[in-house]
Amino acid sequence: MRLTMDQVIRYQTEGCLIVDEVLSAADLQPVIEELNEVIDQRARQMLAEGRLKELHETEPFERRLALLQEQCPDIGKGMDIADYLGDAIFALLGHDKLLDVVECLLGSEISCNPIQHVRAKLPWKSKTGDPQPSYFENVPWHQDCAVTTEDSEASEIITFWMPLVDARAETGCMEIMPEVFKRGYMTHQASGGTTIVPEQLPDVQPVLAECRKGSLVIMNKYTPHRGISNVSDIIRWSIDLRYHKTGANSGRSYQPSFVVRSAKNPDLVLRNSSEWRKLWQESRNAPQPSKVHRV
Ligand SMILES: O=C(O)CCC(=O)C(=O)O
Repeated sequence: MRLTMDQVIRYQTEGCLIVDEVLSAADLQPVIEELNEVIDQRARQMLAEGRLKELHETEPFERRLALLQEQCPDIGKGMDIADYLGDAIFALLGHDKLLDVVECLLGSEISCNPIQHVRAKLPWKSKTGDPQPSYFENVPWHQDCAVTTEDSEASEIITFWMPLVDARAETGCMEIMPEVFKRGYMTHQASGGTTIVPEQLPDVQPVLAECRKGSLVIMNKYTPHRGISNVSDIIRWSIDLRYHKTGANSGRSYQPSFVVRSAKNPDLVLRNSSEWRKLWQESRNAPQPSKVHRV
């Protein structure tokens, strides 16, 4: 799918765009199956260690992790893309249907940015008095450039947020402030999760970014957004990826970026998931910077 000129202009003037039906259920199924496998392996290990009593094997993707986490709060920790580095998620990072959309915004020399997450936003049982969800689950108002280093100020870094279930207000979709990106970077604070300092939070009516599974929410790095509470009884699974022009600073130079599309030199495209895992391994073994991003 290519974006229409009207969509490109809307993205450029509003700093955000929702594109429906980019990926089909079949495109996303390998990613879901891979996550099911990761969860299953963890559950079996924790059962063997006596930390879990019930495997909830027959529960669907939208519910199983929540039920397991009720027994063992640790089970969902360390389950991000860079932790499990699976073949199916690697294939998604370079999926042609995504890159065709990226190309409409960045041109044909594209790299995958290392800031990439899979998120399981669990149902928030506020009615039963459970504590607030973590900041990773209920991300507060921020601009994505706040989690990059200053050396990427001139880089165009585009966020692709995509739900693995329908994202509704009830399931905890994103809220976005359109057009606010024109004000540039706002000061952020680290306390309470990386978030815009209260005195700079714009007085703008946010837009609810409701969309169905397979859709894309596209934002630029200065667009303020947040995730709202999941008050449904299913998990709001989502993936957020970022892309930049090859050669631009990624904002995470100590982590691996890699070429996903190149018209000039297609041989540069990384197609081998083992190589990708090796890049992450090498970056973990290298000396880590004292400051990982600007906040
Ligand atoms: O998934 C969410 O609720 C928030 C994601 C987010 O803030 C991001 O992708 O930058």
